[in-house]
Amino acid sequence: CPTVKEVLEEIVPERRALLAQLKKEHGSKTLGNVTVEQVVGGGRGIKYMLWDPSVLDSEEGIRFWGRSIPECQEVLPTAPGGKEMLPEAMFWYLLTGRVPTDAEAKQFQEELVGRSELPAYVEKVLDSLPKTLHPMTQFVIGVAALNHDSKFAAGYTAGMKKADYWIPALEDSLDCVAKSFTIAARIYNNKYRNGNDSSVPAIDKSKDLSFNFANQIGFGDSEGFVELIRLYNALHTDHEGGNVSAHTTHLVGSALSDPFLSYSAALGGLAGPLHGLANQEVLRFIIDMQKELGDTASDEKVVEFIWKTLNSGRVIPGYGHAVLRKPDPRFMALQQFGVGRKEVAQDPIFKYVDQLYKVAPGVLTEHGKTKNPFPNVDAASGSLLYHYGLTKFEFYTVTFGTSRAMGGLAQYVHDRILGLPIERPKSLSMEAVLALAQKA
Ligand code: FCX
Repeated sequence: CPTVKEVLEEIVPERRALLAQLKKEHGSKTLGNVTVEQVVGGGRGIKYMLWDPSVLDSEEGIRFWGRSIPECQEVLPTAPGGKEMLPEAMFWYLLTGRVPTDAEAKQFQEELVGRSELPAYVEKVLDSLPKTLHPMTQFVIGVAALNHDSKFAAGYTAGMKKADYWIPALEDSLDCVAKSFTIAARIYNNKYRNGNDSSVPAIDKSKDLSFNFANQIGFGDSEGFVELIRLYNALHTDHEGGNVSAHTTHLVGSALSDPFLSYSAALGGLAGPLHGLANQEVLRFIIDMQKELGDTASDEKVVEFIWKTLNSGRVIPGYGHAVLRKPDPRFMALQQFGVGRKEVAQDPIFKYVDQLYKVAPGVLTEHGKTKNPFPNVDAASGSLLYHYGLTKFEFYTVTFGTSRAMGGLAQYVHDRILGLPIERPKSLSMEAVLALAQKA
């Protein structure tokens, strides 16, 4: 069956033709006005960048090349004996816009796993970091270090043609995704276990990336955990282009920094508490609640706990969203995963996630600040990892990071296919905004 590169070769002329048509026939048309509120308000709603693999609708959530999450779950291949869509299949789909056949998904999985070993110098860099360093900082360093072997950077230096940029960009992107899983496992073993000694199993080339990650950190025997990691990674891949991690990959990549440097920068954004770090914060919040209220509590007590958090000036982590105005379908998919497994559904932490979903939207609505009182993906993800024994919440955002590489870098490849220019939007001083607004 064809490789992902061969499928992309077919698609390249179509995508380039569409961009040429957009520029030629519609280049001067207006897509909307920009208000002062948008300029001072984080750019919400400004239609500003191209992003092909996914589009986020505020009411119904994310669609990947037009398909909703349940539709993707329906069509994307799973692991043998598994039920959850494989992240590798999702990555192929994000890159090509085509659902892979079982044979394509298997071949792609083998290609990725075949790339997942780390160069010795990266292992050394990771092993030399202090155990006290946050795992996301270690992740940033590990991914950035991969740039040493970047085929894109080498090709650029050697003078490759612009039309060919996407080819080494794809090579590096596949390497970056595959090696991110191994970097994540190495960070975990260095920080929370006995380092990367001979007890860490070698990569099993016949298995998928999620299994190997789970196996290397000591969870290979847990069918539930491995399936969760597959679902978790497939769901977090892409959430259109404007979120901090995706946008950063795109922005840094527009300077023709290679995929490793671009994604490493994105991980720095993912490590922020208003973005990916929220899943760590959610678990902290629920554990604090459990400490104070016990394993079960009445709705009234939970509501009181939420108010106490809000009144102390903190946000309720896992709730609210810059774009979504309904419960996040990624949250719903993870929640269904938990509800569908008896042992998870009975876990007190998971039950609190469910109870928060019942009562927190009402409290947040009464509080009256957030535009979206519903849960986002981070509201459920940590509780599931915790259930299976991944109790180090500082590590949770790293699993988000292995996943987001697939979305950010799928678009990175498309950016190079399309030959998009360096990003350089206009900024204005407050005085300039005032002067323009007074004239408007
Ligand atoms: N709890 C309390 N207050 C909240 C809130 C929450 N969960 N969500 C938003 N608000 C507040 C904001 O802090 C803001 O207050 P301010 O006017 O005093 O600054 C006000 O409501 C309006 O914010 P809003 O426009 O609704 O939201 P933004 O687009 O500015 O921010 C995030 C969106 C996601 C950052 C915000 O809802 C938040 O802080 N949520 C908690 C953290 C979180 O879960 N982040 C993960 C998001 C996502 F899924 C991801 O990237 O991983």
